[in-house]
Amino acid sequence: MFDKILIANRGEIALRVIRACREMGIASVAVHSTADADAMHVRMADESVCIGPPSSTHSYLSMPALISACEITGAQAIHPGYGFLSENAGFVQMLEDHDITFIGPRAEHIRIMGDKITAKDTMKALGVPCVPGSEGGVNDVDEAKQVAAQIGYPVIIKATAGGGGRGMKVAENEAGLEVAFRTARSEAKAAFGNPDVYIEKYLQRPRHIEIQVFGDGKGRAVHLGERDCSLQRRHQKVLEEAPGPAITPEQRARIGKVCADAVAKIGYSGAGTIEFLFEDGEFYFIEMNTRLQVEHPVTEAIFGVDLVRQQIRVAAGLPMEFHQEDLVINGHSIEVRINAEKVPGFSPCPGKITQYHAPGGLGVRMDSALYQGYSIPPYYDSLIGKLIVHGRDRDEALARLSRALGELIVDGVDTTVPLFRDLLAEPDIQSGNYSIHWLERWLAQHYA
Ligand code: MV4
Repeated sequence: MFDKILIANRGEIALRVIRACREMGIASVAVHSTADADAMHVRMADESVCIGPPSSTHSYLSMPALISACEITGAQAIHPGYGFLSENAGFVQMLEDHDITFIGPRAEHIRIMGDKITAKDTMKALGVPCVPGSEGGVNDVDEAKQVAAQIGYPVIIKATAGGGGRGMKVAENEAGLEVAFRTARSEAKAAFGNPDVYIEKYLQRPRHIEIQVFGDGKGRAVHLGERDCSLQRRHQKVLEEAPGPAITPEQRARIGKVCADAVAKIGYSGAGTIEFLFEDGEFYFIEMNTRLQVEHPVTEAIFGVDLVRQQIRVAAGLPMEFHQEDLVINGHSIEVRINAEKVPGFSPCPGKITQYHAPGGLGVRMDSALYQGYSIPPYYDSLIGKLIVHGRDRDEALARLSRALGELIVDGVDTTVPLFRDLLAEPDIQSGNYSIHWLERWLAQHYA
């Protein structure tokens, strides 16, 4: 096992990793930009190193600075958290050359899943159900029209280098296909330096269901059920829950096994998320994320496992502490993302926290790096906390969420907390009756 781990991240996820390290008797090293000298992750870690100016490019994304920080402190491994360098295959390769362990999958697997066409080809070959569409990419409008005629309209054109909603265009019919194709291609080239696109049948009212998988890097893997992340605004998740309110135990077991078998077969190491669209009882693969996700705590809550601890163990060459048959769902969990943003426009709202009180009690977890007197810097993501509740069933989780939101105090900046109070009053949220379009539609009606 490692003696010391460097955390190449900030905010709540840096704290999350430090906490796992401390429970495992591993020393932690925080890195920070000059803008984060007073941040909680710096205070909570055993040691810290300043790695650059406020701009992420020159601090949290600086590979030489991170490697130097490992050499200075003697850290043997890096946990990347999410975002920043967490899905950068070149970084993983560079760490290997410096004999630093990356706590995450191999560079090869990050590379495969980073290219959406290769990811889909790979998953399809592994027996994972995919959205009907082109075999590989489409190179010209005629080919696009052929595929579209076969699968039927509407279709969606996606950039292979995109993902997370960037670089997509919908075509309702053949008349709209040429413009959609050309726009998608030129936007992909401009945004990612890669014009390659592919086509899929456009699903009109799906849910976003993602399966948590975990591999030991030696050909064994498990799944930890699904999360329903359909409530999104502009491709940013707002509320996530597990288990998914629309998924039956049979559906979960079936798709879970397909996913676990697929990642076992490629020798995948660590935490991964396989994203699906779910419509009319069927799962359709769209993308795989090769990192720990923001919403991982809802899975931790219902399975009673520490995913970061398992990531660290597997990276050190130790086995996972569970088998598939040990992984039994207990109750229901919901997470809300608290952003320093002003509703209704969701414009970022950095500034000084004049008062902070975290909710507590049974079934309540608040992952946040806030403290009274802290100044949220303007340079980074606006996520300032995640409130995660756990109950014996969905109704208890909802009641607990409502109760915990009532206890939470964040003063000094605007936050998305009022949005959640309003959402919890909605019958569709109370019953779990929502698709990927529900939130945007609701926002347009209620916050217009
Ligand atoms: C789709 C789709 C409908 N049909 N693919 C958006 C993000 C990216 N991960 C995939 N996305 C979508 N792909 C097909 N074939 C609709 C979306 C989509 C979406 C997906 C998940 C959550 C929210 C969404 C909001 C708009 C569109």
